[in-house]
Amino acid sequence: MNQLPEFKASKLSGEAVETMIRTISDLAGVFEDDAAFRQIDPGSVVYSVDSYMPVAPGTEGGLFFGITHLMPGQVGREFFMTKGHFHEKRDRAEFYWGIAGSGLLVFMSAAGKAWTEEVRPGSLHYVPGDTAHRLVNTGDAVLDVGACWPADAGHDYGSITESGFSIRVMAGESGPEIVHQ
Ligand code: S6P
Ligand code: ZN
Repeated sequence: MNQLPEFKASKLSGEAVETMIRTISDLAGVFEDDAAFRQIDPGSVVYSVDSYMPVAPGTEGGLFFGITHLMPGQVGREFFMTKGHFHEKRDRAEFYWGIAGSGLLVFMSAAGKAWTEEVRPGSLHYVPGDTAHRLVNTGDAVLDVGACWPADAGHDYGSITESGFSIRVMAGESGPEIVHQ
């Protein structure tokens, strides 16, 4: 029998765990400052996601479990962040929880209304259905965040690629600033 995956000290390990890595070049068009974006080594890792998917993607009633490791950093004044997505099955919800580091979880409704919640070790976040979600690392250490989502949720990156989120999180004089688009 395969060894069961293990979740310990913000790391998910085991042979059934899949790792997805996103470098800065995978995030073209995501950040506002294009000149600053082009100065960063295209191979720089922005985040990785370790996932345990015990059932096939699309399985109704199944669940997936993942940990996102989002590096600290900025493109110009804008903090490193995930691409962000709606779920392909729009009504599918998700739980996030903060494990290490500090940041913001950005939510956006289908109508474009955006809001944030602070992510820190122990924080728990419910992402309702029909709501796009993106993590932003506002600290100077890796932001580790757990997630549990339905196996049939899928990812819709298209609408975000086209129109983005309606807020951006930038470094200001006295901490992170929310900038409305
Ligand atoms: C999956 C869940 C997370 C994200 C991860 C990376 O539904 O929300 O595991 O996939 O944080 O973000 P993104 O937007 O690149 O998929
Ligand atoms: Zn999701």
